[in-house]
Amino acid sequence: MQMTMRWFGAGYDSVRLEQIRQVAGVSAVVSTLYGSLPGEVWEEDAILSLKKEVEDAGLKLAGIESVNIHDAIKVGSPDRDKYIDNYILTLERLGRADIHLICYNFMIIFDWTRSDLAKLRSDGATVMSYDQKIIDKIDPGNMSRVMNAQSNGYALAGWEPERLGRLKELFALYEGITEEKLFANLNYFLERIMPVCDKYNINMAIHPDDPGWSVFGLPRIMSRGSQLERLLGMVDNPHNGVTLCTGSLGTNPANDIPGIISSLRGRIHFAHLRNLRRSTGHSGPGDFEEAAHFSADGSLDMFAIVKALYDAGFNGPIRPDHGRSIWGEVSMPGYGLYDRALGASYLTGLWEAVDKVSGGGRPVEI
Ligand SMILES: [Mn+2]
Repeated sequence: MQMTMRWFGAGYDSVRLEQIRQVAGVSAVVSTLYGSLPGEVWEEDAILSLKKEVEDAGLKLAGIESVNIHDAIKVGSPDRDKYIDNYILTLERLGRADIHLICYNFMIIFDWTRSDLAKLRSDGATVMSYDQKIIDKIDPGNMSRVMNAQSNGYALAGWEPERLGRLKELFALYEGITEEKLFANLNYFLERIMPVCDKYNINMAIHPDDPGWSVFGLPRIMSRGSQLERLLGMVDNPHNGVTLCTGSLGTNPANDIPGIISSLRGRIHFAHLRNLRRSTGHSGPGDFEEAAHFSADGSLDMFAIVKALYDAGFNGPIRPDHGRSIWGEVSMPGYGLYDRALGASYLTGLWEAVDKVSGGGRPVEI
């Protein structure tokens, strides 16, 4: 297992690679060409200079989070092949640069969604939270503004103003889209990219929906364990896999995360481990707030999750996911240094303990 942190790139992230390098146990980052838009072909030079920048700081580039999917591919419009060809070209260039892990998602129009990006907790920390009653009162046309107004001035992943500025057009584009159509379009995309993934040994790792239910009436297909299993059966290639994001799957109490880990048959290529506190017990839209990584701070048993990953033979990158904002740090919401460093240390400790009681031999890679 390789402990990593997400890094958005110089000019986008408040955290420097030199700081990440000093977090004990963290030996790599996942990053992206943050300024690129879905559908663009990534320049070879830009990929190589990102890799060099990370390596010059004494870290490895464990993978790309994310190479985003153009709407034409998600909706299955006639021009989708052009965008899939672009995606394949980007994958070839990443493969040639010795990058073998790609995180992506298949959420439509809106990416990860929260009602509050800085909810105050009793200890003075702030966290991102989701309250369905608040979301229900927001006009989808204002959602991008609501999110970006709370971003502390940073560009939020998945909330590109360029794309969301065409919201009416996007809603018209997706009119009549169903879960089945989305599955079919995802299937088409994966079938077309698998040959290049096979050639360069690239693991595709789809990120689950966050939260794990329909928001603003739009269908979502990667919300439940059974849907992740369906995806793996649909394109039964080891390079078609999953990012196990506990904070996303964990929004839905019906998802038994350790059970899901064992059901995914070794096809988890990347793990985002974080905790959250659910305030409702039902399986539909509900309320939650993010928490410290520590099990007792939230609703998830992080020990059981790490143990299930270990027992499933997981050997890929893990990263702490969104952190709380603590000690006065100002950063992109969820992506400060301090609480994610604490999360990385906690997760590294859990892994070491599980490895040692299991006989050892699979320590954290450093
Ligand atoms: Mn995640």
